[in-house]
Amino acid sequence: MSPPRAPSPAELGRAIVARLDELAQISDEPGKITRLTLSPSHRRAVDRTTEWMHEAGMTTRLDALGTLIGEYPGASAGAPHLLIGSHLDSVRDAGRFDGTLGVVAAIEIVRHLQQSGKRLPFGITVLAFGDEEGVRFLSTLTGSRAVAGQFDPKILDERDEDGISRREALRDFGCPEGDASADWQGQNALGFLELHIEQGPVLEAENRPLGVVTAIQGVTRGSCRVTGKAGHAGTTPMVLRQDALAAASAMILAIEGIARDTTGLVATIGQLRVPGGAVNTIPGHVEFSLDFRSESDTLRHEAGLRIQAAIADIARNRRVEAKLYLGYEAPAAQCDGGLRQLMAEAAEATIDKPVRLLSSGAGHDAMSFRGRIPFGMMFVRSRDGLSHHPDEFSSEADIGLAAATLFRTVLALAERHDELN
Ligand code: HGY
Ligand code: MN
Ligand code: MN
Repeated sequence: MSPPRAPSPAELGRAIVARLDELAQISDEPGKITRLTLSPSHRRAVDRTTEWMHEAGMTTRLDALGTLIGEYPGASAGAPHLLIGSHLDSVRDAGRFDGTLGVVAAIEIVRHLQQSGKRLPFGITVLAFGDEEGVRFLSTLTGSRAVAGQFDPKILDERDEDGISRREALRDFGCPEGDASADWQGQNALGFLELHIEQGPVLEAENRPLGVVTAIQGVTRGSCRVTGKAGHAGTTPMVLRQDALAAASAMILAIEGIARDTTGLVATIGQLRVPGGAVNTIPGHVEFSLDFRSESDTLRHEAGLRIQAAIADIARNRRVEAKLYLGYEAPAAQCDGGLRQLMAEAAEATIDKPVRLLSSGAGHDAMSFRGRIPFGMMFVRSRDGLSHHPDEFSSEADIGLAAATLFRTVLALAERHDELN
Protein backbone atom coordinates (compact mmCIF):
# COMPACT_ATOMS: atom_id res chain seq x y z
CA MET A 1 0.00 0.00 0.00
CA SER A 2 1.54 3.35 -1.01
CA PRO A 3 1.08 5.50 2.10
CA PRO A 4 -1.24 8.48 1.73
CA ARG A 5 0.34 11.94 1.96
CA ALA A 6 0.93 12.56 5.64
CA PRO A 7 -0.27 16.08 6.54
CA SER A 8 2.28 18.21 8.37
CA PRO A 9 1.87 18.70 12.14
CA ALA A 10 1.40 22.43 11.49
CA GLU A 11 -1.44 21.74 9.03
CA LEU A 12 -3.09 19.30 11.43
CA GLY A 13 -2.71 21.59 14.43
CA ARG A 14 -4.20 24.57 12.63
CA ALA A 15 -7.23 22.66 11.34
CA ILE A 16 -7.91 20.96 14.68
CA VAL A 17 -7.64 24.12 16.79
CA ALA A 18 -10.00 25.98 14.44
CA ARG A 19 -12.65 23.31 15.03
CA LEU A 20 -12.02 23.20 18.77
CA ASP A 21 -12.58 26.94 18.87
CA GLU A 22 -15.86 26.44 17.04
CA LEU A 23 -16.99 23.71 19.45
CA ALA A 24 -16.01 25.96 22.37
CA GLN A 25 -18.78 28.35 21.30
CA ILE A 26 -21.37 25.58 21.72
CA SER A 27 -22.43 25.75 25.36
CA ASP A 28 -25.47 25.96 27.62
CA GLU A 29 -23.83 28.70 29.70
CA PRO A 30 -23.04 32.00 27.94
CA GLY A 31 -19.38 32.94 28.35
CA LYS A 32 -18.48 29.47 29.67
CA ILE A 33 -18.12 26.00 28.17
CA THR A 34 -20.80 23.80 29.74
CA ARG A 35 -22.03 20.90 27.62
CA LEU A 36 -23.50 18.24 29.89
CA THR A 37 -24.52 14.91 28.46
CA LEU A 38 -27.74 14.95 26.42
CA SER A 39 -28.11 18.72 26.88
CA PRO A 40 -29.17 21.14 24.10
CA SER A 41 -25.53 22.14 23.59
CA HIS A 42 -24.46 18.50 23.41
CA ARG A 43 -27.04 18.08 20.68
CA ARG A 44 -25.69 21.11 18.78
CA ALA A 45 -22.15 19.76 19.12
CA VAL A 46 -23.32 16.39 17.74
CA ASP A 47 -24.97 18.11 14.79
CA ARG A 48 -21.85 20.13 13.93
CA THR A 49 -19.57 17.12 14.36
CA THR A 50 -21.89 15.12 12.09
CA GLU A 51 -21.35 17.72 9.36
CA TRP A 52 -17.56 17.42 9.75
CA MET A 53 -17.81 13.63 9.56
CA HIS A 54 -19.82 13.86 6.35
CA GLU A 55 -17.28 16.29 4.85
CA ALA A 56 -14.60 13.67 5.66
CA GLY A 57 -16.47 11.04 3.67
CA MET A 58 -18.02 9.21 6.60
CA THR A 59 -21.53 7.92 7.07
CA THR A 60 -22.94 8.71 10.51
CA ARG A 61 -25.49 7.54 13.05
CA LEU A 62 -26.42 8.21 16.66
CA ASP A 63 -26.71 5.20 18.96
CA ALA A 64 -29.19 4.59 21.75
CA LEU A 65 -26.94 6.19 24.39
CA GLY A 66 -26.07 9.34 22.45
CA THR A 67 -22.75 8.29 20.89
CA LEU A 68 -22.21 9.79 17.44
CA ILE A 69 -20.60 7.20 15.16
CA GLY A 70 -18.77 8.02 11.91
CA GLU A 71 -17.78 5.17 9.56
CA TYR A 72 -15.00 5.37 6.96
CA PRO A 73 -14.96 2.01 5.14
CA GLY A 74 -11.85 -0.08 4.59
CA ALA A 75 -10.51 -1.25 1.25
CA SER A 76 -12.62 -4.39 1.26
CA ALA A 77 -16.10 -5.28 2.47
CA GLY A 78 -16.06 -7.10 5.78
CA ALA A 79 -12.69 -5.59 6.72
CA PRO A 80 -12.15 -5.16 10.47
CA HIS A 81 -12.36 -1.63 11.83
CA LEU A 82 -10.22 0.58 14.02
CA LEU A 83 -12.05 2.68 16.62
CA ILE A 84 -10.74 6.19 17.29
CA GLY A 85 -12.44 8.81 19.41
CA SER A 86 -13.15 10.57 22.67
CA HIS A 87 -16.03 12.62 24.14
CA LEU A 88 -18.05 15.74 23.35
CA ASP A 89 -19.60 16.26 26.77
CA SER A 90 -17.88 18.53 29.28
CA VAL A 91 -17.87 19.45 32.94
CA ARG A 92 -19.33 22.82 33.92
CA ASP A 93 -17.17 25.84 33.02
CA ALA A 94 -14.81 23.51 31.16
CA GLY A 95 -11.87 23.99 28.85
CA ARG A 96 -11.80 23.73 25.05
CA PHE A 97 -9.70 20.58 24.72
CA ASP A 98 -10.92 17.88 27.13
CA GLY A 99 -12.54 15.19 24.98
CA THR A 100 -13.19 17.31 21.92
CA LEU A 101 -9.51 17.12 20.91
CA GLY A 102 -9.72 13.35 20.41
CA VAL A 103 -12.92 13.56 18.37
CA VAL A 104 -11.76 16.38 16.08
CA ALA A 105 -8.29 14.84 15.58
CA ALA A 106 -9.85 11.52 14.55
CA ILE A 107 -12.08 13.22 11.98
CA GLU A 108 -9.08 15.20 10.66
CA ILE A 109 -7.15 11.99 10.07
CA VAL A 110 -10.04 10.44 8.15
CA ARG A 111 -10.42 13.65 6.15
CA HIS A 112 -6.80 13.37 4.99
CA LEU A 113 -7.24 9.71 4.07
CA GLN A 114 -10.35 10.57 2.09
CA GLN A 115 -8.68 13.50 0.33
CA SER A 116 -5.80 11.24 -0.71
CA GLY A 117 -8.35 8.72 -1.95
CA LYS A 118 -6.82 6.07 0.28
CA ARG A 119 -8.64 3.11 1.78
CA LEU A 120 -6.81 1.17 4.47
CA PRO A 121 -7.03 -2.61 5.05
CA PHE A 122 -9.44 -1.75 7.85
CA GLY A 123 -12.28 0.69 8.23
CA ILE A 124 -12.07 3.57 10.67
CA THR A 125 -14.95 4.17 13.09
CA VAL A 126 -14.81 7.58 14.74
CA LEU A 127 -16.65 7.66 18.07
CA ALA A 128 -17.86 10.89 19.66
CA PHE A 129 -19.00 9.67 23.06
CA GLY A 130 -21.47 11.81 24.96
CA ASP A 131 -21.20 10.76 28.60
CA GLU A 132 -17.61 10.62 29.79
CA GLU A 133 -17.72 13.24 32.53
CA GLY A 134 -20.62 11.79 34.50
CA VAL A 135 -21.61 15.25 35.77
CA ARG A 136 -25.34 15.05 35.01
CA PHE A 137 -26.05 11.42 35.95
CA LEU A 138 -24.23 9.15 38.43
CA SER A 139 -22.87 6.52 36.06
CA THR A 140 -20.41 7.60 33.44
CA LEU A 141 -18.64 6.14 30.39
CA THR A 142 -22.05 4.74 29.42
CA GLY A 143 -21.48 5.30 25.69
CA SER A 144 -18.02 3.75 25.50
CA ARG A 145 -19.10 0.89 27.77
CA ALA A 146 -21.90 0.09 25.32
CA VAL A 147 -19.45 0.05 22.41
CA ALA A 148 -17.37 -2.35 24.50
CA GLY A 149 -20.47 -4.53 24.84
CA GLN A 150 -21.58 -3.53 28.34
CA PHE A 151 -24.99 -2.06 29.01
CA ASP A 152 -26.82 -1.99 32.34
CA PRO A 153 -30.46 -0.90 31.84
CA LYS A 154 -30.47 0.47 35.41
CA ILE A 155 -28.60 3.55 34.17
CA LEU A 156 -31.74 4.57 32.26
CA ASP A 157 -33.50 5.23 35.56
CA GLU A 158 -30.77 7.48 36.97
CA ARG A 159 -32.08 11.01 37.45
CA ASP A 160 -30.34 14.37 37.21
CA GLU A 161 -30.70 17.13 39.79
CA ASP A 162 -33.91 18.28 38.08
CA GLY A 163 -35.38 14.79 38.38
CA ILE A 164 -35.12 14.05 34.65
CA SER A 165 -34.26 10.39 34.01
CA ARG A 166 -31.58 9.37 31.56
CA ARG A 167 -34.29 7.51 29.62
CA GLU A 168 -36.28 10.75 29.17
CA ALA A 169 -33.15 12.70 28.28
CA LEU A 170 -32.14 10.12 25.66
CA ARG A 171 -35.61 10.21 24.11
CA ASP A 172 -35.63 14.03 24.02
CA PHE A 173 -32.13 13.96 22.52
CA GLY A 174 -33.43 11.98 19.56
CA CYS A 175 -31.71 8.68 20.34
CA PRO A 176 -33.16 5.43 19.03
CA GLU A 177 -34.54 3.16 21.74
CA GLY A 178 -32.81 -0.06 22.67
CA ASP A 179 -29.65 -1.61 24.02
CA ALA A 180 -26.80 0.31 22.38
CA SER A 181 -24.36 -2.48 23.18
CA ALA A 182 -26.33 -4.85 20.96
CA ASP A 183 -25.16 -2.88 17.89
CA TRP A 184 -21.61 -3.84 18.76
CA GLN A 185 -21.96 -7.55 19.48
CA GLY A 186 -19.42 -9.56 17.48
CA GLN A 187 -17.76 -6.47 16.11
CA ASN A 188 -14.40 -7.02 14.42
CA ALA A 189 -12.53 -4.16 16.06
CA LEU A 190 -8.73 -4.04 15.83
CA GLY A 191 -8.52 -1.67 18.78
CA PHE A 192 -9.46 1.71 20.18
CA LEU A 193 -7.16 4.76 20.08
CA GLU A 194 -7.73 7.95 22.05
CA LEU A 195 -5.85 11.23 21.85
CA HIS A 196 -6.47 13.37 24.96
CA ILE A 197 -4.92 16.25 26.89
CA GLU A 198 -2.85 15.12 29.86
CA GLN A 199 -4.81 17.24 32.34
CA GLY A 200 -1.77 17.02 34.60
CA PRO A 201 1.71 18.59 35.05
CA VAL A 202 4.13 15.82 33.97
CA LEU A 203 4.70 16.59 30.29
CA GLU A 204 5.06 20.32 30.88
CA ALA A 205 7.47 19.76 33.80
CA GLU A 206 9.69 17.70 31.47
CA ASN A 207 9.19 20.03 28.52
CA ARG A 208 7.61 17.34 26.33
CA PRO A 209 4.82 18.00 23.81
CA LEU A 210 3.25 14.56 24.13
CA GLY A 211 3.38 11.25 25.94
CA VAL A 212 2.07 7.69 25.53
CA VAL A 213 -0.20 6.29 28.25
CA THR A 214 0.61 3.04 30.07
CA ALA A 215 -2.49 2.64 32.27
CA ILE A 216 -5.59 4.47 33.54
CA GLN A 217 -6.37 4.67 37.27
CA GLY A 218 -9.44 2.88 38.60
CA VAL A 219 -12.11 5.06 40.21
CA THR A 220 -14.88 4.73 42.80
CA ARG A 221 -17.55 7.39 42.96
CA GLY A 222 -20.48 7.97 45.26
CA SER A 223 -22.01 10.23 47.86
CA CYS A 224 -22.52 10.41 51.60
CA ARG A 225 -25.70 11.65 53.30
CA VAL A 226 -25.28 12.89 56.86
CA THR A 227 -28.37 13.42 58.99
CA GLY A 228 -28.17 15.15 62.37
CA LYS A 229 -30.65 17.41 64.10
CA ALA A 230 -31.48 20.88 62.89
CA GLY A 231 -31.67 23.47 65.64
CA HIS A 232 -31.49 27.11 66.59
CA ALA A 233 -27.98 28.54 66.20
CA GLY A 234 -28.37 30.66 69.32
CA THR A 235 -30.22 28.54 71.85
CA THR A 236 -28.64 25.10 71.33
CA PRO A 237 -25.63 24.44 73.59
CA MET A 238 -22.61 22.99 71.73
CA VAL A 239 -22.64 19.76 73.75
CA LEU A 240 -26.22 19.01 72.76
CA ARG A 241 -25.73 19.54 69.04
CA GLN A 242 -26.01 16.89 66.34
CA ASP A 243 -24.59 19.16 63.65
CA ALA A 244 -24.66 17.39 60.26
CA LEU A 245 -22.31 19.87 58.61
CA ALA A 246 -19.69 19.78 61.35
CA ALA A 247 -19.82 15.98 61.24
CA ALA A 248 -19.55 15.93 57.44
CA SER A 249 -16.58 18.30 57.67
CA ALA A 250 -14.82 15.92 60.04
CA MET A 251 -15.57 13.06 57.65
CA ILE A 252 -14.22 15.01 54.68
CA LEU A 253 -10.99 15.79 56.51
CA ALA A 254 -10.68 12.15 57.56
CA ILE A 255 -11.07 11.04 53.92
CA GLU A 256 -8.45 13.57 52.84
CA GLY A 257 -6.16 12.28 55.59
CA ILE A 258 -6.52 8.68 54.39
CA ALA A 259 -5.57 9.73 50.84
CA ARG A 260 -2.66 11.89 52.04
CA ASP A 261 -1.32 8.95 54.07
CA THR A 262 -1.72 6.36 51.27
CA THR A 263 0.78 6.45 48.40
CA GLY A 264 -0.96 5.82 45.10
CA LEU A 265 -4.40 6.96 46.30
CA VAL A 266 -6.20 10.22 45.57
CA ALA A 267 -9.59 11.26 46.99
CA THR A 268 -11.77 14.25 46.17
CA ILE A 269 -14.91 15.75 47.67
CA GLY A 270 -16.08 17.90 44.78
CA GLN A 271 -19.61 18.71 45.90
CA LEU A 272 -21.13 19.62 49.27
CA ARG A 273 -24.84 20.39 49.66
CA VAL A 274 -26.60 21.82 52.69
CA PRO A 275 -30.23 21.73 51.56
CA GLY A 276 -32.16 24.67 53.06
CA GLY A 277 -29.12 25.84 55.00
CA ALA A 278 -29.44 29.11 56.89
CA VAL A 279 -26.96 31.27 58.73
CA ASN A 280 -28.79 30.87 62.04
CA THR A 281 -29.73 27.20 61.84
CA ILE A 282 -27.67 24.17 62.84
CA PRO A 283 -27.59 22.01 59.67
CA GLY A 284 -29.67 18.88 60.06
CA HIS A 285 -28.90 17.34 56.66
CA VAL A 286 -25.81 17.44 54.45
CA GLU A 287 -24.70 15.55 51.33
CA PHE A 288 -21.23 15.37 49.85
CA SER A 289 -19.81 13.62 46.80
CA LEU A 290 -16.85 11.24 46.90
CA ASP A 291 -14.37 10.23 44.19
CA PHE A 292 -11.28 8.16 44.96
CA ARG A 293 -8.80 6.56 42.61
CA SER A 294 -5.73 4.41 42.32
CA GLU A 295 -3.81 2.42 39.72
CA SER A 296 -4.23 -0.52 42.12
CA ASP A 297 -7.79 -1.84 42.43
CA THR A 298 -6.83 -3.67 45.65
CA LEU A 299 -5.54 -0.48 47.23
CA ARG A 300 -8.68 1.40 46.10
CA HIS A 301 -11.00 -1.24 47.57
CA GLU A 302 -9.06 -1.22 50.87
CA ALA A 303 -9.29 2.56 50.91
CA GLY A 304 -13.06 2.26 50.44
CA LEU A 305 -13.29 0.11 53.56
CA ARG A 306 -11.14 2.56 55.56
CA ILE A 307 -13.27 5.48 54.43
CA GLN A 308 -16.44 3.59 55.38
CA ALA A 309 -15.01 2.87 58.88
CA ALA A 310 -13.88 6.48 59.40
CA ILE A 311 -17.31 7.82 58.46
CA ALA A 312 -19.04 5.34 60.80
CA ASP A 313 -16.75 6.29 63.73
CA ILE A 314 -17.34 9.99 63.28
CA ALA A 315 -21.09 9.49 62.89
CA ARG A 316 -21.18 7.53 66.16
CA ASN A 317 -19.11 10.06 68.06
CA ARG A 318 -21.21 12.95 66.82
CA ARG A 319 -24.55 11.17 67.17
CA VAL A 320 -25.49 11.65 63.53
CA GLU A 321 -26.51 9.16 60.88
CA ALA A 322 -24.30 8.71 57.81
CA LYS A 323 -25.26 6.78 54.68
CA LEU A 324 -22.35 6.18 52.28
CA TYR A 325 -23.44 5.22 48.77
CA LEU A 326 -20.64 4.05 46.45
CA GLY A 327 -22.69 3.65 43.30
CA TYR A 328 -20.09 3.63 40.60
CA GLU A 329 -16.67 2.20 39.93
CA ALA A 330 -14.40 1.60 36.95
CA PRO A 331 -11.42 -0.74 37.43
CA ALA A 332 -7.88 0.34 36.55
CA ALA A 333 -7.07 -0.40 32.93
CA GLN A 334 -3.73 -1.27 31.27
CA CYS A 335 -3.14 0.00 27.72
CA ASP A 336 -2.40 -2.69 25.12
CA GLY A 337 1.35 -3.30 24.84
CA GLY A 338 1.35 -3.63 21.04
CA LEU A 339 -0.62 -0.43 20.48
CA ARG A 340 1.50 1.35 23.06
CA GLN A 341 4.65 0.30 21.20
CA LEU A 342 3.26 1.45 17.83
CA MET A 343 2.25 4.79 19.36
CA ALA A 344 5.65 5.22 21.00
CA GLU A 345 7.48 4.48 17.72
CA ALA A 346 5.17 6.88 15.84
CA ALA A 347 5.75 9.54 18.52
CA GLU A 348 9.52 9.18 18.38
CA ALA A 349 9.43 9.42 14.59
CA THR A 350 7.37 12.60 14.92
CA ILE A 351 9.24 14.42 17.71
CA ASP A 352 12.63 12.85 16.94
CA LYS A 353 13.38 12.04 20.60
CA PRO A 354 12.46 9.34 23.12
CA VAL A 355 8.83 9.52 24.15
CA ARG A 356 7.60 9.75 27.75
CA LEU A 357 5.42 6.89 28.98
CA LEU A 358 3.05 7.89 31.78
CA SER A 359 -0.08 6.68 33.57
CA SER A 360 -3.38 8.54 33.58
CA GLY A 361 -4.84 9.89 36.81
CA ALA A 362 -7.93 10.98 34.91
CA GLY A 363 -10.52 8.51 33.74
CA HIS A 364 -11.19 8.19 30.02
CA ASP A 365 -13.52 6.42 27.64
CA ALA A 366 -10.60 4.16 26.67
CA MET A 367 -10.85 2.39 30.05
CA SER A 368 -14.25 1.01 29.03
CA PHE A 369 -12.48 -1.30 26.57
CA ARG A 370 -10.44 -3.02 29.31
CA GLY A 371 -10.43 -6.76 28.71
CA ARG A 372 -12.59 -6.44 25.60
CA ILE A 373 -10.83 -4.46 22.86
CA PRO A 374 -7.11 -3.53 22.89
CA PHE A 375 -6.76 0.21 23.48
CA GLY A 376 -4.00 2.80 23.28
CA MET A 377 -3.88 6.40 24.51
CA MET A 378 -1.73 9.38 23.86
CA PHE A 379 -1.50 12.64 25.84
CA VAL A 380 -0.82 16.20 24.76
CA ARG A 381 0.92 18.60 27.15
CA SER A 382 -1.43 20.72 29.32
CA ARG A 383 -0.28 24.20 30.31
CA ASP A 384 0.05 24.38 34.12
CA GLY A 385 -1.40 20.87 34.17
CA LEU A 386 -4.78 22.56 34.24
CA SER A 387 -8.06 20.99 33.12
CA HIS A 388 -11.77 21.10 33.95
CA HIS A 389 -11.15 24.86 33.90
CA PRO A 390 -11.59 27.64 31.30
CA ASP A 391 -7.83 28.25 31.28
CA GLU A 392 -7.19 24.68 30.07
CA PHE A 393 -4.73 25.03 27.19
CA SER A 394 -2.66 22.96 24.77
CA SER A 395 -0.71 24.65 21.98
CA GLU A 396 -1.47 24.28 18.29
CA ALA A 397 2.11 23.03 17.79
CA ASP A 398 1.75 20.28 20.41
CA ILE A 399 -1.68 19.30 19.07
CA GLY A 400 -0.22 19.08 15.57
CA LEU A 401 2.60 16.81 16.75
CA ALA A 402 0.17 14.55 18.59
CA ALA A 403 -2.25 14.35 15.65
CA ALA A 404 0.66 13.59 13.30
CA THR A 405 1.68 10.83 15.73
CA LEU A 406 -1.85 9.44 15.71
CA PHE A 407 -1.86 9.53 11.90
CA ARG A 408 1.48 7.68 11.84
CA THR A 409 0.09 5.12 14.29
CA VAL A 410 -2.89 4.43 12.02
CA LEU A 411 -0.60 3.95 9.02
CA ALA A 412 1.71 1.71 11.03
CA LEU A 413 -1.30 -0.39 12.02
CA ALA A 414 -2.26 -0.62 8.34
CA GLU A 415 1.24 -1.79 7.40
CA ARG A 416 1.30 -4.32 10.26
CA HIS A 417 -2.14 -5.51 9.21
CA ASP A 418 -0.97 -5.99 5.62
CA GLU A 419 2.10 -7.94 6.84
CA LEU A 420 0.00 -10.16 9.08
CA ASN A 421 -2.72 -10.88 6.55
O1 HGY B 1 -13.15 12.38 36.08
C1 HGY B 1 -12.28 12.14 35.25
O2 HGY B 1 -11.23 11.63 35.56
C2 HGY B 1 -12.51 12.48 33.80
O3 HGY B 1 -11.92 13.71 33.54
N1 HGY B 1 -13.90 12.52 33.49
MN1 MN C 1 -11.83 13.80 29.11
MN1 MN D 1 -12.84 15.58 31.85
